[in-house]
Amino acid sequence: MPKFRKKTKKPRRAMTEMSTAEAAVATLIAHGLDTVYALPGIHNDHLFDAFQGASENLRVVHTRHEQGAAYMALGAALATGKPQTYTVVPGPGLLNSGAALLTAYGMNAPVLAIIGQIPAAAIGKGHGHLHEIRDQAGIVARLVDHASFIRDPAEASAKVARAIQSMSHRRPGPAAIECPIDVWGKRALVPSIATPAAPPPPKIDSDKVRAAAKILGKAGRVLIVAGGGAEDASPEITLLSDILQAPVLGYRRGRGVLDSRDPLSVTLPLGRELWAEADAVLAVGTRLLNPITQWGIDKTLHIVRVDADPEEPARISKPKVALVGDAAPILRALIDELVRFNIGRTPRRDELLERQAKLRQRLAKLAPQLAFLEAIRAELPEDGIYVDEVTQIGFAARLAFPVYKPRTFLSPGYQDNLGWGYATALGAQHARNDVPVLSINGDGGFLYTGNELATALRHNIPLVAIVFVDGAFGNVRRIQQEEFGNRLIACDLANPDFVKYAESFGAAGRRARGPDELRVALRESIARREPTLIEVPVGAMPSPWEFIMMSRARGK
Ligand SMILES: Cc1ncc(C[n+]2csc(CCOP(=O)(O)OP(=O)(O)O)c2C)c(N)n1
Ligand SMILES: [Mg+2]
Repeated sequence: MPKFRKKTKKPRRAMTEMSTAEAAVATLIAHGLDTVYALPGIHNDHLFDAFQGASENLRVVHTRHEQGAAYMALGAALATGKPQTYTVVPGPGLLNSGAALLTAYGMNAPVLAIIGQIPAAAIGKGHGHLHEIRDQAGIVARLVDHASFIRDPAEASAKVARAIQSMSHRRPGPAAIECPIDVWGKRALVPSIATPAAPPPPKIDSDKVRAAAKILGKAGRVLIVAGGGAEDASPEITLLSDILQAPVLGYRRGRGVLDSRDPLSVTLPLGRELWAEADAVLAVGTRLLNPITQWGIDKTLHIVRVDADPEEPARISKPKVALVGDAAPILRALIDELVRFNIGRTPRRDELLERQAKLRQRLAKLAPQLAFLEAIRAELPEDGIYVDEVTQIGFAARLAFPVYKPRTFLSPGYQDNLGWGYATALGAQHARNDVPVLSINGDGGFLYTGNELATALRHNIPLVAIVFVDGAFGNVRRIQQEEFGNRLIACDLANPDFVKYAESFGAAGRRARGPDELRVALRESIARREPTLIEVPVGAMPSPWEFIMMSRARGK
């Protein structure tokens, strides 16, 4: 007998006439994005026209170089933890933004790059169209995990929505969309605008959680290592640290996950000592590259890893247990399980207080850097955001600057790319107008994006930047002095007068000689809330490297 099939009518979806650009912009807004960091050009004219039409809901912050736009989006993403976007023309525009996109990838930051393209029919033909670059899609695909290409208005909304969702799905990270010059303006009936999809409920493997709890519950000396993936699990890690009396190591993005005022919050030098003594490690949202490869592992060190990316935990060395997913719900399940172990740990507060004091004595070698950092910490409010650079003050800050909360210490991750600082801080300050942001720079790094002072003025972004001026790529210079018999090359710099430089843009320019003057300048500048540059003349500074690149502590 033939089966009776009920005819089900597909619900008709409302169709509206829109351009590709309008559908893309409406989708950005529907997903809560309210700013586009941008540098325009003919390939994206229709896109900018759609921005113009949506200006009540979406601000365009235009910069003076594409790296500025991309770093601003990165800074905004890091400071808020929310998706951000930037847009550039193809070819040179894309490449100019490349270092920032690479850094976003390294830092798992949700930054959406919207990139123009040459006419659709000409792609791959090598005719030499304006801004043409061979295999742009291939280049983009190597910079992000999710890349797509919009061919017509009907698919624009779904593709933009998928790109945004991809940035927070599983391991977060940047995404990219290309759209050709002759597609942005195309009009057609398009399906309704895609809205945010609810995130899938966390899947927690309770057997693995139990196995992890067993390891950590039985261990005598646990060390927690927090990376960028732990930023949203600060309460859970704080509680776990207390239950297990486990110190928490943070270096760059993990700083502040456990408040630095807690003596169990440690940075690299103490972290290495504790790694050497630990019988178990709980590593949350970190690659764990340096501890495993520099400090070493052996059979007596039992490692439990929590990571959003299923491939990450075993990349260098297989852990005892890998828990895959968002850190916070997994750690809550782990806490519930650990309670059963009825752990009564000897409090380690006094021990760690003593060890921190000893470390401070050792770090006194970095006195010039530490005096400046003390001045900065004294004036930067608790919620204020410190944006790091690859500079002497920056290296010392990673070791010794007290950080009270996640997302208040932005440091460039494993790319450690000189020059990211000023524009990234500008994006952070733009997105977090409610708190002061400080950009810390060397004279070498600052001039990579110092031109964005013009953006600070144009968009009224009250960022305060400090530039430590030693007239050199100081780090390079010291290495040449100490390790290459003072054979100096390519390290001395001709500098502008930074105060006049800032003033020429219309920003406030100040000079502070020494930490005391810096404190006063910072207090006044933070209170005034206007684009400011504080130049701090300095001499050569002592090397921090013995506290960062450390020798093996266990294993072969
Ligand atoms: C993109 C990039 N290029 C080059 C380097 C190598 N590098 C590391 S530190 C440094 C010098 C930094 O000079 P400056 O900003 O003045 O800071 P200082 O060391 O003088 O405090 C250089 C060139 C880098 N880390 N990133
Ligand atoms: Mg310098």
